[in-house]
Amino acid sequence: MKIKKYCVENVQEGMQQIKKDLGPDAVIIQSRKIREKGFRGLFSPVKVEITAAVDTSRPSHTVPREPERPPEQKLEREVGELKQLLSQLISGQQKRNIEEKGPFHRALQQLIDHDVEPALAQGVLAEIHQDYAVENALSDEVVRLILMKKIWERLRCAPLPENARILSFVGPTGVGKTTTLAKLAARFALYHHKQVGLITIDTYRIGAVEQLRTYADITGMPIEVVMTPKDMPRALERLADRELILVDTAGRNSKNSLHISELASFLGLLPSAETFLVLAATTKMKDLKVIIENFRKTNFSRLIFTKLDETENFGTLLNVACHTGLPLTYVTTGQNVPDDLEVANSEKLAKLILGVEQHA
Ligand SMILES: Nc1nc2c(ncn2[C@@H]2O[C@H](COP(=O)(O)OP(=O)(O)OP(=O)(O)O)[C@@H](O)[C@H]2O)c(=O)[nH]1
Ligand SMILES: [Mg+2]
Repeated sequence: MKIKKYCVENVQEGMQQIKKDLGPDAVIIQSRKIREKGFRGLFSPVKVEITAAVDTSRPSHTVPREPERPPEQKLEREVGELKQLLSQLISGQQKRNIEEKGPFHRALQQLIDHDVEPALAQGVLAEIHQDYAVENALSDEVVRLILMKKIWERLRCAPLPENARILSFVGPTGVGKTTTLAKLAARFALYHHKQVGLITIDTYRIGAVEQLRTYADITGMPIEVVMTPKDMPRALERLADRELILVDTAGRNSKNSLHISELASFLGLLPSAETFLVLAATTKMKDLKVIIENFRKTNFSRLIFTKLDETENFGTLLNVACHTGLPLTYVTTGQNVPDDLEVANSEKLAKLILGVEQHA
């Protein structure tokens, strides 16, 4: 097998070169649009990179070089070849439109089956289609790899900035805010040897303060309970020696805008805090969109997804990442404190979303 790459202006030019070079038995195995690398590439025209192969183990059907023909005959033959090529391309396109059984179609179905919103899935595949012109020459495996990279880019997983000192956690009721905060507090103290302090403004639910106090007692961390916005400066003062302060908030029904405004007024008193919106991977996308809109007042800047262990379909993570454009920093995978928490990893999550890996 002889494989060769050609960088040409268009497919027609490529076909001529391939036939001349590798003979009539050569087949195109991949073609894609490319630009010159680097800054100059931004202004240079798009070219086509064609990878062609010929099976050299079989007896070649290459006809001996024809004697030089007069220019008219040569032109006629070239026009004939072009016509043939054009009809091949047209029939290929028709086949694709009619059959809809190609690797792109299968990949699209796979994404939708894993709860990726259909419009988003179609957008990603249309982008791949544009980059790699010859779909049917790509195997399912190759399409999956390209797709994985596209998902990976869109997930925008990003670790916590080194200098982050105050982290607050907001989100709907029962998603796992307090549990996640306890996991992070323990990990920062145990693995990163940080001096951690806790604040709870969770004064709404009976027993909520006690839940966090229990974690604080176990780990020996100071905890401040903030009942009104007026209490906040004093709580921060008392934790002035702490390298990291984690702030728990009451889970609120996001439809109650008064509660959300109240929450926002507490958080507004925290100097340069990173606010995490905590969401459960089990929540329907339609509900998540409402939650995201209603919590916007709290100025959240990062995302945490909890309960990845309770679902098999992770498309929601991609939907929310694209919908908010915000970085995903942690995911949680169970109830165990502090173990069931991971720093979000785009590659691993892309595999989960595609169903290549089964469990979080
Ligand atoms: N399966 C699973 N359960 C989780 C996870 N994280 C938290 N939980 C459970 O979810 C339930 C609610 O957790 P909390 O941490 O109290 O949730 P919250 O968001 O603080 O709740 P509110 O303060 O009432 O809004 C508890 O039973 C947790 O053990 C997770 O990653 N996976
Ligand atoms: Mg809580």
